[in-house]
Amino acid sequence: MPINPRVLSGLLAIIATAITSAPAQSYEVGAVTGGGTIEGTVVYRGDVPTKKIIITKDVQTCGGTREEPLIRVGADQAVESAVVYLVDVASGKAWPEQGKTPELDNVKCRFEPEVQVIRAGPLDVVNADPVLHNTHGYYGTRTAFNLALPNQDQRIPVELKRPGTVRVDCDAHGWMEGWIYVVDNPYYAITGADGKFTITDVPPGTYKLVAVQSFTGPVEMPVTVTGGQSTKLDIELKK
Ligand SMILES: [Cu+2]
Repeated sequence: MPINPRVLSGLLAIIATAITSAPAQSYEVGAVTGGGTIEGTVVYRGDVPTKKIIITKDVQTCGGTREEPLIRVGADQAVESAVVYLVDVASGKAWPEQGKTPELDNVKCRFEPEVQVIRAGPLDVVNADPVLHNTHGYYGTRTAFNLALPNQDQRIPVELKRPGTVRVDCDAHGWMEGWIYVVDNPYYAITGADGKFTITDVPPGTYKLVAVQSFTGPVEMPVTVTGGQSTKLDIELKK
């Protein structure tokens, strides 16, 4: 029996929607007894390129032209603001207490924080500056939110329901860039200036761990956690 092409394309559209909008495996909070810890350091040993930021407008707020590194590397090649997280975790510890909705602020024409990890859900986009920002977030090439913030202290709530990486830029200031890692479980960390991270109360088992920084991109590795012990990882990011 021939299939009506319009019916077929309709069916394919339904299937495609079902695939792309399927929720990630939902994480269940439960008591973790005899959990382990994953800790380590993220390093990068390659060249550190810089980008020249040419301020073309709003100089009073945005400051002057400058060079900025594409990756922040400190003593002993430690990488600052690398994100480390576990994927496909079925259950485990509670989410950290969230005093208020996480924020992405525009401060002196930079995103503050520049890199953050949030639980899938609400985010407030804020403008601390007395100039227009147009804050535009993307999952890949698809717009996640696109907000004009003409007024100082403006605040607009958005929802980032889907786990994934959201790159943020500003349609008014082309040099602005920020990163939001939306996660579906609380097993994540972000490195400080010493490159170190710690992920606690991990139920014993083997997991896939991802470490990522915007310039190098991600690395993935298996990690096995034993109850009551600390698993040490030295993670090298490579371009
Ligand atoms: Cu801007």
